[in-house]
Amino acid sequence: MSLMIRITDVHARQILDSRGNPTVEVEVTAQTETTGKKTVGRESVPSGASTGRFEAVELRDGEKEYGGLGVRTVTDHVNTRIREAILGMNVLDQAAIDRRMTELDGTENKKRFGANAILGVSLACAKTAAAALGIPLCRYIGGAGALQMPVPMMNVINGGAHAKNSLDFQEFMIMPVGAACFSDSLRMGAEIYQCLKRILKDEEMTTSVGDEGGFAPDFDSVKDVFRMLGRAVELAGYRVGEDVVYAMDAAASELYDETLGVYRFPGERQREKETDGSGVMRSTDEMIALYEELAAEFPLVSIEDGLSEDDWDGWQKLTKRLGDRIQLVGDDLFVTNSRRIRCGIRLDVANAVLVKVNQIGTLSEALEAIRLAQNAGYRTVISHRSGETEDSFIADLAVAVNAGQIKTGAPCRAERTAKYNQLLRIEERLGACAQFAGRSAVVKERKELSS
Ligand code: 2PG
Ligand code: MG
Repeated sequence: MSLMIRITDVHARQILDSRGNPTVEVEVTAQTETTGKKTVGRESVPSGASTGRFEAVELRDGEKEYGGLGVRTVTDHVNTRIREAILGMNVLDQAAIDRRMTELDGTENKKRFGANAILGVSLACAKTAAAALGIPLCRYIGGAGALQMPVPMMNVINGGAHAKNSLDFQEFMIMPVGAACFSDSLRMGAEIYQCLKRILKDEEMTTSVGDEGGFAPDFDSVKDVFRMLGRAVELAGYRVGEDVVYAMDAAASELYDETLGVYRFPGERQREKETDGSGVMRSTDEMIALYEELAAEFPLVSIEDGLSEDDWDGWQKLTKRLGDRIQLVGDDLFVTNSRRIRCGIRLDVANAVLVKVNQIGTLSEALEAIRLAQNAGYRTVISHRSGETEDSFIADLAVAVNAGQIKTGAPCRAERTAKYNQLLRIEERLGACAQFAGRSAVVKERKELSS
């Protein structure tokens, strides 16, 4: 007879996220039939700023409270319809619970209950199950083979929709791939972060931070950002390109002008005089050329959302040109959606998938997307959102699926460090069994860049 851990209560409340906006927190209580013991798992839901057009729907009240951003409707959905639907189910039946909720919602993008309602319950169920079984969350989701610690992608310079500065690209990240283990990698990243702060101070540039904890000063050009990162890496005593490589999230959907079919760079001041004041514009080909130039000059090994979410032709070109030597990550492009990932695989577009559980709305669907990507030889990067909470679910998820990489902001701000700190605990517990891919998690053999 299989173990029965029956769901006895589901409760949602409204809490605040890292941007001070309301979000959903869910508690799922379940009772182990054989012992009578009750267990509660709690989970909160993150929220993006540069959300992809094809993401599952995040419902907001649109009332006066919190400038329209309240989530009372969502918590009501959890506390009534969803609660009734899953009470009595076995909390170990993750797939069945997720299915019950999505079927009841009945829409393709979860707009009836809100993905923020469904996700909160889905993840809270996994936490309750793991706690009831007395095993770590990563072990519950991933089993005995969940041993690989991810390489952190640390977003130390913020721009785009996450900061009010002159940088049009959204994220500039360091990846300390030369470390021997996760904790060393985190330490290196934190040391570089502090050195970066020192340099910025010396240069009288602002050290205030953006939504993901990275610094957000003005820069004249993208190349200046990478030069600055290089100085920080060296000041911390590490080798650029050896110990530390770079990643960026262009978040190009945010820059795309659909009417003109070009990418706009309103913040790029360097060539401002050449334009009508609305900033520099680039065609798809010019975007690709820019990435090629950056990758030739700097150890830039991963580019996320280099082109817009619907520019499939452009993505094909980009993948043909750079895919053999650079990790090309689809975020807005794939939105953790198996259908879109399948389409990408078919068209030979990108070679990595960014995984954000709230883009799709249930743990089961996120796991399916990860499996699909990994089976096709695509890499996976487990990711936070720019609006986060102190919750650390994604740290466990990254280890559970042996993702190899995690993107969860700068080593600063508690909602970001919560994930890194959880990974420290996981690594400590795995002890000598913990694996760390380092360089091979992200760096493709860098062939000679042809001109
Ligand atoms: C992204 C994310 C996280 P947001 O674009 O990758 O860094 O940002 O959550 O605002 O979509
Ligand atoms: Mg992104």
